[in-house]
Amino acid sequence: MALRRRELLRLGLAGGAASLLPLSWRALAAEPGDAGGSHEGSHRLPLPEARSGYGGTADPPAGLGPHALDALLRPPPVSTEGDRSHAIELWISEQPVHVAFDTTFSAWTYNRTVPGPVLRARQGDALTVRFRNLGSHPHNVHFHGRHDVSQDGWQQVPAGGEETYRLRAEPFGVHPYHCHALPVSEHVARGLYGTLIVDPPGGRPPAHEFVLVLCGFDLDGDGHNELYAWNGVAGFFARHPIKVPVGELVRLYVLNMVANDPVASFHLHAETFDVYRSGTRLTPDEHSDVVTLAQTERAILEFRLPRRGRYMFHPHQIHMAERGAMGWFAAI
Ligand SMILES: [Cu+2]
Repeated sequence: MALRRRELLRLGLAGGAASLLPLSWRALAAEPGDAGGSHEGSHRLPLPEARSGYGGTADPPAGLGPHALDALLRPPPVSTEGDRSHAIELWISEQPVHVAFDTTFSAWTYNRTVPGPVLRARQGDALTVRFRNLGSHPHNVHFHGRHDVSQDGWQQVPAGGEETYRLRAEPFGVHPYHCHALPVSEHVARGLYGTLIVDPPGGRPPAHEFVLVLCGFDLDGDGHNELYAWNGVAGFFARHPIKVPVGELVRLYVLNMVANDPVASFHLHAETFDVYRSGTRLTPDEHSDVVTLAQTERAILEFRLPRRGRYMFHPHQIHMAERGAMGWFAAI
């Protein structure tokens, strides 16, 4: 939607959009004060009341247990020697998804989740991606990384259509895939993206591995995100900390797939980490406690938590943290 929220308010149309929002986020969307909106380009809705001692405002949907996001959080195992080809099924489902307590989002998904499934291969493996568009709009799937340009995936696949992409997994690293149908901004904002991990020859050292994809959700269609989430569910890792053993190597595959915001980041409290930008080299690019990522930028982060305790993580674009992207590691 091209109109900004303030313009909708002027036109008296905002009530209609706001009425589509679930109760917990309706109050803030209907707020006419439009705090922070005095500067073009920095439009921010007022925050709902903080619901936790550290300032988070979003709870996950009721009934989601601590393992509900395991399929997106824990990458598939490193593929074993032998078969160097992978048959991958990706299909479109246009459907509501639960992104926070009492809050649904009209998503377009790969395989019913936002983000889509985590794929994994070794460098040089052959990927045969069967893509089926079961939605009502044109879609496709485009992989980042290196591949035959004829398999680049930007061509639209009509509703009901099917396409097969043949790629080699390279270079090693962590790469996003996403829909590239027009307008790409909407197809990404609706949730059509996911992660491809490509392991280097010989693999990486053993570690406790996790994938964290930062998502943004424009709940009222005004071109601004009202909610943010790691792996698609706001407040999930605040409610369910990621447990890791004290002193053991932790490896994160972190991707920024947020549309509508120019930049995001990952920040860890109380410990620092090695940063491998895009994961395409085996020596760290930097050592820090924050890594900044523009849209589709990604990094592999490695650290050990030296003593028991809860270590907070969040984007250091604080509005994202306050609106759902807070989380914890629990070193036990
Ligand atoms: Cu699409």
